[in-house]
Amino acid sequence: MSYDFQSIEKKWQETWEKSGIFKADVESFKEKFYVLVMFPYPSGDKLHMGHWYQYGVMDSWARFQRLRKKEVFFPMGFDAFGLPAENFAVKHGMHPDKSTSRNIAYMEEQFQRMGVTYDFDYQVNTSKPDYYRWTQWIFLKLYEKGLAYRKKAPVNWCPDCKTVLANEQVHDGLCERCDTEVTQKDLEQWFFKITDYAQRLLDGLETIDWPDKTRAMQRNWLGRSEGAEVEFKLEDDSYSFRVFTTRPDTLFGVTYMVFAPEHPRVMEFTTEDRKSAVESYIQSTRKATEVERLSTTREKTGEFTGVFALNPVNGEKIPVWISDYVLASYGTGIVMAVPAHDQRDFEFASAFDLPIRKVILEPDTQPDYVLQEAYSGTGKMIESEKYDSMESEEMKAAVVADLEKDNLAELKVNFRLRDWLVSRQRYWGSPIPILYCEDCGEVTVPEDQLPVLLPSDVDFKPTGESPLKSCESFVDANCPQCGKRARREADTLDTFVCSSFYYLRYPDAHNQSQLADRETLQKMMPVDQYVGGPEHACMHLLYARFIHMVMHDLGYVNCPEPFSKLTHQGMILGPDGQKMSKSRGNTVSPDSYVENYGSDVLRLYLCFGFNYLEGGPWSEGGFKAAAKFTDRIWRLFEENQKIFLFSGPISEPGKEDRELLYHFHYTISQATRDTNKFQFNTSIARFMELYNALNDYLKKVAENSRNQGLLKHIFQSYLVLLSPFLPHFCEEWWQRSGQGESIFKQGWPEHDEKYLQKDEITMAVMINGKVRSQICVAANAAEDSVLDEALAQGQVQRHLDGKDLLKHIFVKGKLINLIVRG
Ligand code: ANZ
Ligand code: ZN
Repeated sequence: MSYDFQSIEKKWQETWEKSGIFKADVESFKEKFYVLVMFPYPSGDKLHMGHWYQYGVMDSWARFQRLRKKEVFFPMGFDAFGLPAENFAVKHGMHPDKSTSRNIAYMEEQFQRMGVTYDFDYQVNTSKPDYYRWTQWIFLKLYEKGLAYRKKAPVNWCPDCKTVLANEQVHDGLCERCDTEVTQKDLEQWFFKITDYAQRLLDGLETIDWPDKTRAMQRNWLGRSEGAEVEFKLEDDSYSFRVFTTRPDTLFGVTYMVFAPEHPRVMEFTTEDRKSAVESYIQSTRKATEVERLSTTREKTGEFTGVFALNPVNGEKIPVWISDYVLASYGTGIVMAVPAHDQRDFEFASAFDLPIRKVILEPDTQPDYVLQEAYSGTGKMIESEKYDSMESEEMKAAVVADLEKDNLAELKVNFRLRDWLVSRQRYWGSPIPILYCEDCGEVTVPEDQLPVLLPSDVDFKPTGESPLKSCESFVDANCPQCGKRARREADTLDTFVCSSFYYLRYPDAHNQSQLADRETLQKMMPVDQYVGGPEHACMHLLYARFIHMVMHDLGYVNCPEPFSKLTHQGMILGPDGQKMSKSRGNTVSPDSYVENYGSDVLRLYLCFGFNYLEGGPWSEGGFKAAAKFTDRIWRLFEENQKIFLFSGPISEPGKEDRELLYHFHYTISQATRDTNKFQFNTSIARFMELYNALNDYLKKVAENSRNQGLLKHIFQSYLVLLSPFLPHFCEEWWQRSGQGESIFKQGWPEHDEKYLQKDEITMAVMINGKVRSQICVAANAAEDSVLDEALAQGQVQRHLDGKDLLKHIFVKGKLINLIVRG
């Protein structure tokens, strides 16, 4: 680079820091604009290129919004608890407290070099007691509302991370973190009752400005399913049970029933002769995960229990089986099987030679047509007694209404969403504020005794047992109710709990007596623009909405949703177009670029080289182009420095001036629109064009006939336009041009429409489709004035003489066609 970026960047970073120019005084805010980027977890020791892309570019956006005089609140913090940080510590043989503090210090230093404008006065660090006190407080609030509970349940277990995982953290049966195959384990665990909020979580999606795809993913994850519960009973009348079905219209097609193997009543009703087979089948199914079990391609297994049930619609006797394709945790854990119309049932029936009875006629087929697979569509009913020849959709409602009279059915909505598993058998997390007293049982730690401190002197290597269990000084405590001996809960909280409310803490990050002052929250919430990766669609983004809704119900916030607008940045890939990873050897480290070109150039490239929302491969050529452009504008300012010293007025623009003014105002209008919607690349392309236009002007127009006042104005505005993308560079030139106040205190330039009109154009005047004349009008001339102009033409008047003008057809910028008669 031809300019001394090193000293310039350092100088301005120090100046900004000293002057506190980017500090946000939340208290003085009138109309806040809350910009939030998902905070990083300190897993490695440095910020990688993905971080630069996410944080650096969003910082440019925040700078842009400030120049537009928005009262921007732009905080940053660290998601410091959890597996990434703990695994780093284990690997490097350090205590996680030490390694996270060290890594955070590195990251802060890098943020500083990036020249970001976060207000670190509002920083949060989720692993510090002054933060996790509120993580625990939220736990207590949920507990009080009956939304936090403990139960023994089969849970996802990652043998490698040696901890349980939430369903959201299991992808295709593999651990989201380490890709190890997840198994099932029966463990006593803590859950948050997010299922109570399923409908609200679904409805709220209609009220927020989020990407359609993300909303669809949440909708899908919530999995609302409308159907009915229908009551069956065992043949000997010893047991009645309900099944959940979305297809009550297929009731006459039920040829067997299936219980989930874990269903608690199975062993009770299984006949003696079937007991050992059933028992060993139950044992064999313990390991499979829910995802595997629901798979349609998985080979179907199961056992007959020896008993029969009666179909409520016709009293028919149907065999009762168990199979692991039925989940214990969904619906009632029991299925009425209709092999003709459900593919899993079809496969099961085919495997075990059970009858397949068709009750819905597929359009354009005959009743005797033999099914090759289940027909899951709609059609006319057959073999269904009084419902025969009804449309299946009609029968659905009819049969439920009929059964309802005898209390044998009711409409029912189910959600696929499960409760959120929040306890972890790992060390590096917030302790759960619960004690187990010999007398009082499960007892909460009183609010005024929070936080329950995470002890540091613990052997934290993962073993599968909660490390805190072996820390006597932690576990051994007194019951807050009766004072007797009690044991502390040794599991810690999932880090997604920490990150589910951090945006509430930011505006009042140092409040010692509350999570945040209510009035401050009323003023500062919701987040106006949230930016982060799409991988969080069904985890963080769902959890945060849930916790926010609970806080809303408790009266802490008055907006029902936390994030009004959400945008996902794309992913920056290696030069080979693959995800950057150390093992692939395709990572591009930001540090050497900052070293050799300065952080401004790296930032400019990240803005210029990608569609921000899509990302793409790193391109060395693209980077060089950004560097070259920066060099060129440096030279432009340097060579024409004296323009800044001009003190006269802007004189009346001449032809060349107007050409330049057109480019200038066009750049402003496009860049404003594009930057606002995260299209930084096209904005910067406009800046490059403006550079060319300026250069052309300087080449074409002799020095003594230049419009000095105009040039000065454009040079200054150009600096402001570039400043979000080259912050140090532009601040430097702002100062060199003789300005005292920071460039970031200036206003974003506004364009003037009048300069965007390409002066005059020629339009054809036609009469009954024939060109009769031409007129010269302003490019944007309105229909009325073009008509007047056309009618004033001598040529036209001659053709119109004595005729009636019926109507006219106007094509803007091209022609006007007069339709006449006579
Ligand atoms: C009979 C039937 C006939 C069904 C038919 C479907 C088609 P969704 O849409 O996901 O809610 N089911 C109910 N409980 C289940 C469980 N615990 N484990 C596995 N499957 C279960 O799915 C609802 C359908 O899935 C229900 O409707 C039931 O099968 C099955 F032609 O009942 B259906
Ligand atoms: Zn007690």
